[in-house]
Amino acid sequence: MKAFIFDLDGVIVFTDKFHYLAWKEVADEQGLYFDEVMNNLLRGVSRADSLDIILRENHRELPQEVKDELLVKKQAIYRAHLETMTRDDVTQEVRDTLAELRRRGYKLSIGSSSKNAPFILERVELTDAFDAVSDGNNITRSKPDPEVFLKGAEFLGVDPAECAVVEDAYAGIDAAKAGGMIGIGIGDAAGYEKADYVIETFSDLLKIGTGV
Ligand code: B16
Ligand code: MG
Repeated sequence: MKAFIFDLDGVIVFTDKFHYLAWKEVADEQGLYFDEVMNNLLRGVSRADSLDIILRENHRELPQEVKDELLVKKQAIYRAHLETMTRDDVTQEVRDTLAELRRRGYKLSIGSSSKNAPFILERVELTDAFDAVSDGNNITRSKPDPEVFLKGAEFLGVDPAECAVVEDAYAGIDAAKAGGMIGIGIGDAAGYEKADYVIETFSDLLKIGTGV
């Protein structure tokens, strides 16, 4: 294994609460039902696909122009929440583990569906911790398609078979496996049988491959 590719939301930072607040506001305005359980279905899914899931769950259809407006509104609300993030929104455990993996010679990339990934990394002062960022801005297909991770491997110049993906979403583990990569589940995805490894806490990554 030569590289790690990290999902962002749910692995490095916890922006799902902001996604929830933004979608909730948009859904309430439209008279659509939305709760924390439905928010879970949106993990790792692109913004446009997330709206389609909310509409599907509500058995509602909307014209594309209205959907486009709702996507702009959701992004504005979400972005305002992201503005409040600081360095303290990333734990010391995450910072130390990333630094140690780098010290051990691994290449590190982000592999996130989010178009806001560069902004989030900037807010939490973590941009320099990674050798590459593959995100929602450089892909056309959302997880479980492996595109975002394959691009990450390409940016790092590492063969996909030598990359491990760290993911909190089932769709993310499926994407890693579809790309021929090792899938490491954390959080929600720690309960997913398709994950090659599961970790309880981020620093457990330092034990993988050491036989501990
Ligand atoms: P944006 P990840 C994903 O991030 C989120 O889990 C998902 O809920 C969100 O819809 C998606 O990013 C797109 O985000 O609206 O910022 O482009 O888990 O892939 O890092
Ligand atoms: Mg995630």
